[in-house]
Amino acid sequence: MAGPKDLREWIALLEREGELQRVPAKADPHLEITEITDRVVKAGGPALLFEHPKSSDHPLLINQFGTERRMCLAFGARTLDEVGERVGSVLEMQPPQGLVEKVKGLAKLKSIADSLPKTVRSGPCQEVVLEGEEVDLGRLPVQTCWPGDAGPFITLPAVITKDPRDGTRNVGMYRMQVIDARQTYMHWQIHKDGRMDYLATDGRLEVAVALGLDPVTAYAASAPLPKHVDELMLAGFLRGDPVELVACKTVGLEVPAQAEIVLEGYVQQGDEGIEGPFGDHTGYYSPPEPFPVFHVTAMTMRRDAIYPSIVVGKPPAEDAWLGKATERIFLPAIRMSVPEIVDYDLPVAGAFHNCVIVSIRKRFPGHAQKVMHAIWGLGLLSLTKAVVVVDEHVDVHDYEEVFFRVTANVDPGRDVLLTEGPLDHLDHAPTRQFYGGKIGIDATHKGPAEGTREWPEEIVMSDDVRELVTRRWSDYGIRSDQS
Ligand SMILES: Cc1cc2nc3c(=O)[nH]c(=O)nc-3n(C[C@H](O)[C@H](O)[C@H](O)COP(=O)(O)O)c2cc1C
Ligand SMILES: [Mn+2]
Repeated sequence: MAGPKDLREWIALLEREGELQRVPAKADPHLEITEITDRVVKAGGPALLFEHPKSSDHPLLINQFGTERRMCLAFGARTLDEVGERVGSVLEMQPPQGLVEKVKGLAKLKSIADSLPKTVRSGPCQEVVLEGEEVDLGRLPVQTCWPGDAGPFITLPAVITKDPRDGTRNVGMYRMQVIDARQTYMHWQIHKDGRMDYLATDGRLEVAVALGLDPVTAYAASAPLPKHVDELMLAGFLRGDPVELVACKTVGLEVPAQAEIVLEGYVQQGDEGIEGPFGDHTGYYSPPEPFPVFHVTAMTMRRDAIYPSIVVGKPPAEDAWLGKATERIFLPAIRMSVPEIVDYDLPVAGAFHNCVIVSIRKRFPGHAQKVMHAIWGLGLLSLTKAVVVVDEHVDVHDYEEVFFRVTANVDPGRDVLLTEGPLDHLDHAPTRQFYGGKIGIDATHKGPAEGTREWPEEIVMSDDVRELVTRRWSDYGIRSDQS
């Protein structure tokens, strides 16, 4: 099951699968690469390896995650649901009964044991070591993505910190605006784990940033795990192969040994500056705000390091499939807490935190409202602005059908719940930042148990007639593929 062990194996796999286009022409990381990539992403096109970005010796890889097929290739799975099932099978482990189950159980336990990262003595990410004054972020082809951006932003980093209280590791994907040769901002938002590590220290927090990873580890940096759970463990589990780590040169952290580029350094309480604006995944520029300054004490890399990037903007953009991967992979975990959930969908156009559609096995009055509150209480899903609840047989991914249920089944005076709570850091709509209104729409069936009149029966053709027509289809001489 082991997939690509580093970015190079991943690029080779993409190339073999016809999923990568090399771009030998010079292209400018200042806006030009965004416009090229945006067109290719929106057309469902391949990953792009810009071999000669202007003013840099390092190639730039982009759109590696831009389609469902590439996302599945990354995980070595046929569907993203299959990846979710792998997680679910471990979460729902029961004491095995019988020999076959015991053997299967052992395999699962082994997959958990294999997921712990392992330390190695050296790694290609330290072939080149630049320390102190030698550090020069200007060597990297960092993109200025949109015309109103405050500067160049590192957009696909895995930011590694440790909680100063208990030493647990966190890996998060937080964009980094380049300030000069040796400083960036660190854009961990108010609800994020890296920020909590930062606030837990009253002095310095060491930070290491890995750039250019195998696709699963890169994905894991964006995964919304509970704070004490190490994202590298999830990566190891999903890869079926532990992530190898090497010790940093100037800070007390470990980084993936196979990374292309590593930035080591620190942030310091009280040492903040004004980050942004940045054209964000909300489709709008996020306004300038204070964020900590990341001081780079060492830059280590492979000799011919490849720089990874991603452009976010008005949805859909490349990050859509990173979000969809999370949606599928976390479904079993969500079902552990809220087992009546059948399925859910986070529409890409809703920028992930704006809307969740959820189908439930409804058993009692107020069940839809119970699930709304559960969503508003679950990890980063708690930031969801709108929750739409439908019955179990409704396909949450079919937005036309969901629209049908929302309009057909809802009495707005009765079925719309307005409440308040925390909202995403980047949500520009609420009057105040971070906090505002939420809407829950109960589009499930109702009935006398909830104090309404009888609910009508839905129209469905009988099975015998459907079978008859299928059987006789060719007899009718109708030329179509409707059978
Ligand atoms: C391409 C991309 C860029 C992101 N940029 C940021 C960012 O700048 N700041 C942030 O707080 N979260 C950002 N996120 C979301 C976080 O990576 C995500 O919420 C993750 O769960 C954070 O890790 P944590 O839960 O360990 O804090 C980004 C996600 C993606 C896919
Ligand atoms: Mn985390």
